Amino acid sequence: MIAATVCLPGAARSSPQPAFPPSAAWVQISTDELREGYDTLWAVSDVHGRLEQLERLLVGSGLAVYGASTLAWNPSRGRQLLIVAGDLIDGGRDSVGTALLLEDLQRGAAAAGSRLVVLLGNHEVEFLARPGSAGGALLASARRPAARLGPAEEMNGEQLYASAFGRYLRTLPVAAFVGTWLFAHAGYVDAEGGAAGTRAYFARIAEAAARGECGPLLERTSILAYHDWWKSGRNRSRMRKRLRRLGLNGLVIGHDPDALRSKGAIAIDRQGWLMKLDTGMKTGAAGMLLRCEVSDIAHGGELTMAERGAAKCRAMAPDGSLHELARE
Ligand SMILES: [Mn+2]
Repeated sequence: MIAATVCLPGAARSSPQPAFPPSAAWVQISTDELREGYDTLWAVSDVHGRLEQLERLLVGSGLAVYGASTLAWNPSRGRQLLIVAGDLIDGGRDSVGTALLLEDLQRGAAAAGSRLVVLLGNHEVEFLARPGSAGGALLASARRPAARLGPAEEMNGEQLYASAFGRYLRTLPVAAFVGTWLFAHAGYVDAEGGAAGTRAYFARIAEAAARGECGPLLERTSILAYHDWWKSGRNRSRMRKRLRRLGLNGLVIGHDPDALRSKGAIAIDRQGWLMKLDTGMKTGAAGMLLRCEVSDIAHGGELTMAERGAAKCRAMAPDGSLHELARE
């Protein structure tokens, strides 16, 4: 439910901030909060059950360390913000283990003065909408050691839905507003009618989420599901306008490994407002982490992706090496 509010978050700030009513369907971190709380913004998407690859990325970045038995957030890495932009499951053999590791790491990050934000992808929503149709690989991942779901007995989809795994997925938000950038799995906002229409789209998502309904998120053109929208110049210019009307100037997406025609790489578009994260971990690629220094991207009340044609963020490989973003 959207509560009526007389004082939207950020309304009293001098810098332009996207102000949405608080909702479990999204996370909001203002530019000021980002600058005050964090040194580095990290992002990854489409891990798709590739737990070992995710662990290598997190260890390579120094964000996580191996503890006694499992991976843990590095207690000495404070002031780090990591966004995981959906599709944790389906692909590799550790779907359940990947989600439950991220839940653990969220607690560890908070204890270290960092924050891990995990967003829904279409694969999570498809499972939540139809747990009875869960595939064999997802069910089998619940019996692997990394899942730590207790007795290694066979679970059906409904039991998996009722388990710690299903409970965790049901807490995940759809989107993150970080400074003036929107992070969302597919990223398209299918709304007409200017800022009011776009706000109404998010309000519909919040209302559906509050009722536990997956329907709007499963639509072909939803913010979690719309494949290949970025191929259309018309869709892109519409999206850029919609974001601008809300005070946003950047969009970070996953979902399409070939987005911005940059398969296997984290990439940025030529105009410097759209970044894609999916590097193809689903089909076995090692993966990359987006790394942005907050002091490089924060300017006044806004975040900037590129300046004079040069991208401000880098892509980190599992060995810790940093690379220029691919350009579309
Ligand atoms: Mn996807």
